[in-house]
Amino acid sequence: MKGWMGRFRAFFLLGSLALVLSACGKDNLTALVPKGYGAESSMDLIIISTVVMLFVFAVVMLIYVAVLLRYRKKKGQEDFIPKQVEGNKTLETIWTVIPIILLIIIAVPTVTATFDLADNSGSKDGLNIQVTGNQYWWHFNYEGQEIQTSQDLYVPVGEKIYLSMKSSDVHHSFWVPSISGKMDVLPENENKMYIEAYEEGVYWGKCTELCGPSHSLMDFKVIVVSQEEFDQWVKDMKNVNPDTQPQDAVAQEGKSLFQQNNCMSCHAIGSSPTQIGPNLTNFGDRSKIAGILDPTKENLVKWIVDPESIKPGNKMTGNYPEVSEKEAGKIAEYLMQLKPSEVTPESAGN
Ligand code: HEC
Ligand SMILES: [Cu+2]
Repeated sequence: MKGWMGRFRAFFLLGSLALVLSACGKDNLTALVPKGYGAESSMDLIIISTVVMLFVFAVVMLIYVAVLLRYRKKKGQEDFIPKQVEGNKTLETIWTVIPIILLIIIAVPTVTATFDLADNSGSKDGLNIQVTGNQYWWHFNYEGQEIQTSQDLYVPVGEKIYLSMKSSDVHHSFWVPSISGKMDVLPENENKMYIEAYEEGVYWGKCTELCGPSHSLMDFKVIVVSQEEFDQWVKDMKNVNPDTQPQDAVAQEGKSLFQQNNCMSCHAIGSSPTQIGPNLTNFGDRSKIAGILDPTKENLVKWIVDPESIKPGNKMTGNYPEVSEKEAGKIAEYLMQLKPSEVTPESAGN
C-alpha cells in the first residue's frame, strides 16, 4: 500500500513539474530556440555539457546497479567476507584520465566561445550603441547618430551590433535569451558585447541581476528589422521636432500639461541628453508602457496617476506634482500620438 502511495506521489510531483516548466518556452523569450549568434553558441555549449553529463550519469548508474546486483548479500553466505583489495593503479589512472578528458571537451569550446563573444575588433566600422541600465528601465544611445531611445532597441538583421553597457545606479544584467548571452551592467565599468540577430522579429529582453523591488518588471524589447527598415527608422527618428504641435485640441492641452507638470525635467522628446527617465521620442510606437503594460490609454493614465502601484520603487513616483485622472487622460492623448515611424514592433511582427 505504502509503495503505491509513494509512486503516486512521485508521478504527481513529476507531472506538476512538467506543467510548470512547460510554461518556460515563450516563443521570443527562450534560449532553447536560438535566433542569434550569442544564443546559438550558448545553445551549442548547453548541448555539449548535457551530453557529457548524461554520459557520466549513465556510466555511474550502470556500475552502481551492476554492483548492487552482483555483490548483494546472498542466502547461505551471510558471513562471507570478500577478498579485500587495496589500490589499483590501472583503475586509478582510468578514473583520473577520463574526467580530465571530459573537462577538456567542455572547457575548450566554452573558453573559445567566451573570447569569441567578447571580440570587439569590428566595432570601428559597425553600429555602436551605448546601453544604460536604470532601475527599472533601459536606455539606448546610438553613437554618432544623435538618436536616443528607451525600452525598445531597434537593430538591423544579420549585422554585428556593438553594445557598450553601463549602469546609472546598481548592478543589472542584460539578457535577450533568443539572441544573446548575458552581460553584467555595472556602474563601475563599461562592459562590451556584440549581438547579431538572424531573423526579423521582436525579441524579449530581461534584467537578470536582482536590482530592487521591480527587478522582475525590468523588461525590454529588441526589434530586429531589415536594413532598409532600419535606415528608414533612423531617418524618421532624426526628423522628430519636439516642438511640433499636435493636431487636435485635447492633445495640445496634453502637451502643455506635460510641460507644466515637470515631466520634461526627466523625459526628453527628440535627441536630448536628458535621461533621468525614458526618452519618449517614439513612445506611441512602443509595444509596452514602462516595459510591461499593454499600450492602452487606460493603462497609460494609470501609470501617470500612480506609477508606484505598477512598479514599486520606481524613480518617477513622488517627483512630479499630483496629476488628476482627467489631466492624465489629456497627457496620454498627447504621448500616444508620438509615432514618428512606420517601422514599429507591430510591423516587425510582434
Ligand atoms: C523625476 C523624474 C521623472 C518625472 C518628473 C516624471 N517621470 Fe515619467 N518616468 C520616470 C522614470 C524613471 C520612468 C521609468 C520607470 C520605470 O520603468 O521604472 C518613467 C516612466 C514614464 C513612462 C513610461 C515610459 C516608457 O517608455 O514606457 C511614461 C509614459 C511617463 N514616465 C510619463 C511621465 C509624465 C506624463 C510625467 C509628468 C506628469 C512624468 N513621467 C514625470 C521619471 C520621471
Ligand atoms: Cu535590473
